Parts: sequence; C-alpha cells; structure tokens
Amino acid sequence: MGKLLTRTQVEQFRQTGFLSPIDVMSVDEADACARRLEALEEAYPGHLNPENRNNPHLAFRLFDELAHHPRVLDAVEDLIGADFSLWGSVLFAKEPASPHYVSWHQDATYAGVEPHDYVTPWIALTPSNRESGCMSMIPGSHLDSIRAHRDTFAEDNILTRGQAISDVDVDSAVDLVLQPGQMSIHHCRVIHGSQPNRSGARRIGFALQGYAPAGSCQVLGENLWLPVRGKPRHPRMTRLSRPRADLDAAAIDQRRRANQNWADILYRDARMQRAY
Ligand SMILES: O=C(O)CCC(=O)C(=O)O
Repeated sequence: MGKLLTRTQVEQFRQTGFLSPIDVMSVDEADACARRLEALEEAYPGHLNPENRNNPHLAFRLFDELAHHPRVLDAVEDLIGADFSLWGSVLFAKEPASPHYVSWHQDATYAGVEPHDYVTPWIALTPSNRESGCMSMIPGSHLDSIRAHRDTFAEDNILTRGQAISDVDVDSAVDLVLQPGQMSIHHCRVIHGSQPNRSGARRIGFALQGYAPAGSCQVLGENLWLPVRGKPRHPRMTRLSRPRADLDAAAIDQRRRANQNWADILYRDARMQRAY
C-alpha cells in the first residue's frame, strides 16, 4: 500500500502513462485558490500573465503551497519514490471562449531532464472538461521513444515552439475531465494535448513540470532544482529555495534565473523565440 495511491492506480500509471482524477482539495478550497490567483494577477500583472507563466512556485506563496500539497507529494512519492525535486511549473490559464490550444506533444522532448522518469501533476482550479479544453492523453504512448516534433510557432498554440507530433491515433485519446481541486498526473513521455476553451469561464490548471527522482540531471542547461522530499541529490545541483513572501527580492531573482535557464533550454536551436 502506498501513501495515497492504490497498487491498481500505480499499475494503471505504468501501463497508460497517466492517472486521473485524484482528489487534492475540496471545490471550495480550489475556488479560494482561484480567487487568490485573481488577486495576484490584479496586483502584479507583469509577474503573472500568459507571457510570464513559468515557475510561479518560485515567487508566489500560493503556487509554492500547491507545489508542496501533501496529497500531491504523496501521490508523486508512490510513483517515483521518496527522494525527489521539482524541476519547474507552468500556469496554464485559458480564457473564456478563446482560441488557444496545445498541440500533441511529449514534455520530455525539449526539457533536457534525464532519465525520462519524471512526472507532472496538473491541478485544476476551475472545471476542466471537453468544453473548457481539458487535456487529452494517448494511453501507452510513454512506452515508445520520443516522436518527431515539428515546430509550428502557430499563433494560438500555447506551447513554447508550437511543437506538434503528426499522425497521432486520436481515436484512442482519453479526455481527463477534472473538477476544481482534482489533479491528473502524467508521465513526461506520454503524448498529450488540449483543445480551445469554448466555455464561458476560465480554465485554470497549474502544472508541476515535473517532479524528478534523485539522480535525475538537466543535461542541456543549469541544474536548478527545488528539493521537495527526502534526499534528492542531482549531479551538479544548485538548490533553489521556497519563497518567504510573494515577490520578495530573492524570489524574483531566482524565478528570473530559472526562467532564463528554461528559455535557453527550450528554444535551443529554434528558428525563433517567444516571450515565454
Ligand atoms: O494545460 C494544458 O492544456 C496543457 C498542459 C500540458 O501540456 C502539460 O501540463 O504538460
């Protein structure tokens, strides 16, 4: 018996590359988080927007708390063991009736983290369903190697390079419908994507991308890791720290450093670069 997941759930993750839904908090608690986010967006628009969406857990208490939520960490521990760190995070907010989508991709393609055994919890703060553009996964695709991705830089594609895999077996896709306060967890190599938000409400998801077991290494850039549980040693590791207050000077500084490192890694050899 694991800390949170059953043996069946762990086995399901091994076979399909994802697990969903998992309860993290109540709908009311998720709603309170969404309200806190709105207040932060209003107070600090330059620090939280579609072009500054990466690694908010390094600078804001709200995202730091979500990144350390015991139920998130217990589920992660059941999948990758008791010693792990967080590589990064992304706030994926899709506005009501907006055209933005995420093409079919595998997270591990450009991330530079090796080996490919890290996992991404995605926490819904608002309803994530077919109408609002939930994530869809291709079961078992994590068992194959990395597929060819074509950089499209398509305007409405919210991935950094608009990278896309073609000839995906879309008929096998599974939609991950989540209530506010629930999460999914996906493997870094599973093929996934999401459609535009056609609903009248925001679809807000916070992706912890990802938790990696001790010994994992960033092979394309600086090894900036936030230790989370156990003894998460990584080769050439620089330890990041949790923010003491929203946007204190140290927090701003370490988020800026992590975001620059990400940009250098994710846009390596790309023909152009976007603001995020
Ligand atoms: O939020 C989305 O629609 C996509 C997120 C995603 O691709 C990810 O978390 O890996």
